[in-house]
Amino acid sequence: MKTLIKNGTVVTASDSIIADVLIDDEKVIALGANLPGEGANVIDARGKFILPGGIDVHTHLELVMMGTVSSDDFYSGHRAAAFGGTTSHIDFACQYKDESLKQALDNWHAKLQGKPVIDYGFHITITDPTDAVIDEIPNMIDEGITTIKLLLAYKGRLQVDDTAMFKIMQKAAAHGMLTMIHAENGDAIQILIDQSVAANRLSPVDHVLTRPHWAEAEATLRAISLAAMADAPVYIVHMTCQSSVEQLMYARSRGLKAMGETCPHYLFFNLDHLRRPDGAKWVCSPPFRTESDNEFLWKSLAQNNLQVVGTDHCPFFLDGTKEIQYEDKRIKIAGKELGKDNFTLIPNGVPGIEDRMPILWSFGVGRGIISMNRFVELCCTNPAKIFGMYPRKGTVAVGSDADVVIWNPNLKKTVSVTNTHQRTDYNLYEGMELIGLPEKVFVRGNMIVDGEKWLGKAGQGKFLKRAAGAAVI
Ligand code: DUC
Ligand code: ZN
Ligand code: ZN
Repeated sequence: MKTLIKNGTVVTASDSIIADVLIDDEKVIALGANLPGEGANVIDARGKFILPGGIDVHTHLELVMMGTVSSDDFYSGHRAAAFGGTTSHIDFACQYKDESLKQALDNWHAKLQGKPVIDYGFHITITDPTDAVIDEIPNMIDEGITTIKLLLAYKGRLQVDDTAMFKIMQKAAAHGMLTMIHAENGDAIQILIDQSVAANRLSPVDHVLTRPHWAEAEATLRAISLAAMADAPVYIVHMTCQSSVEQLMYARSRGLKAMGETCPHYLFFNLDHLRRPDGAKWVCSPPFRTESDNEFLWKSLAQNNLQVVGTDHCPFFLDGTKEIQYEDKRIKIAGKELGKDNFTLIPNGVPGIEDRMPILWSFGVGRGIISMNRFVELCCTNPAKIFGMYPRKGTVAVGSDADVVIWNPNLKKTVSVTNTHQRTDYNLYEGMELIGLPEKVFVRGNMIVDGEKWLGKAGQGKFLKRAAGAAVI
C-alpha cells in the first residue's frame, strides 16, 4: 500500500524543504518534487509541515508503585502518545530484588501482550546490582536493550550506591552501552523526609522542600565524575534546574561524554504550584523548582546545553476514588488521594506523553525560543541517535521507517483533560492555548490518527531492538 504526501514542507533536524514524501508499505521510498502518485493514497499537505514521528525516551506505562499503578497502560499510553505526534517510546523494564535482568525484561514484554500501537523499546533499570546481575549486562544487547538506568534516589527501594554505579558504568561502556541516571542524592533526601515527617510537615509542598536542588546538582556531578573515571557515556534524565544543568555544562566543556534531558513540565511549573489546594497533582521527582529555573531550562534547550526532551510520563489520578470514562470503559485506579494526609504517600509522577510535542511547539517554536529544526532534533532526531535507532527512526529520509506526522501550524486548541487522551483525570496544562498541532500521524506507513479520529489498533506496535555503540551528541 502506497501513500503520497504532496506539497508539504519536510522538516528535519537540519533542513526544511518543500517536497513530496512517497511511502511504500512501512518505509519512506522517495522524497522530491512532483513524485508520481499512481496507485497511491494521495494526501495534500500544502501549508503544513511533515515531521518525523516523535520519540519519547522516558515513560513509565503501567508501572506498579506506591500502592497503585500508573494509570496509562501500553494501549492507552500509546493512543495518547500518537494523538500528540509521538510514534515510538522507550519505557523502563525494572529489575527488582533477586531477579535476573532477563526475568525483568520478560515481565515487561508480558505486560505488552496484545496492546502496543506505536513502536516501543525498553531500557533496563537495575535496582539489585549483584555481581551476577552486572555480569549479565552484555547479554541485554542480544535482546535489543542497550541502555541501563540507575536511580541514585529512593533509598531502600530503588537506589544504588556508588560502587554499583561505577562497576555498571565500566561494564556498560566496555560493550558500547549507555548508562542513564536519575540524579538526586537519596541519602540526604531520606534524612530530610524523616525530619519533615517527625515535625508533622506533611503537605505536598514538603515534597519539594525535602528534595532540594543541591541534591540534584550533587548527584549529577557525582554521576558525571564516575562516568569520566569509567570512560563511559552518561545521560542524566529529567534535569530540573540551573544548578544541575551547570554541572552538565561543565562536564561537556571538558569534553566528557555527558548528555541531559529535561521534561516539558519543568519548563512551566514551580514550587508554588505545590502550595495550591490541588498541590498533589504536581508531585513528581525530582520536583518543580523556580521560575528562574524554568527560564534557564528553556535557554539550555535553545543552546544545546540539554539534548533531549522526554516526558517521564507516569500519570496517576488526582482523585482515584472516582471513575472516568475512557473509550468504551469506566476506569478507576487509586491515585494521589493515597497521600492526602501525608506527601510521602502521594504517588510520584505526572502525565505528559501526549502534551510534549504540542506544548513544546506552541511555547518553544511559537515564541521563537527554538527553531522548528531544533524542535525536531530535541523530540525526534537526538533521541533516535543517542538511543541507537537512527536513521531508521528520528528523521524523514529515504529508507527510514514511515513514522511521519503531518503537522498543521494553524490548528488551535485550548488544552483540557476532556480533549486529550491520557488516561487520567487531569491535564497539567489545562487552559493553555496551543497553535500548531499534529493532524495525521503514521507509524510505519499506517495512519493511526486522522484529526480527531483514532485509527490505531492494539497489537500493531512493534518492539524496537536497538543497537549498541550509539552516538554521543
Ligand atoms: N519520578 C517520578 O515522578 N515518577 C516515576 C519515577 C520518577 O523518577
Ligand atoms: Zn526518575
Ligand atoms: Zn522516570
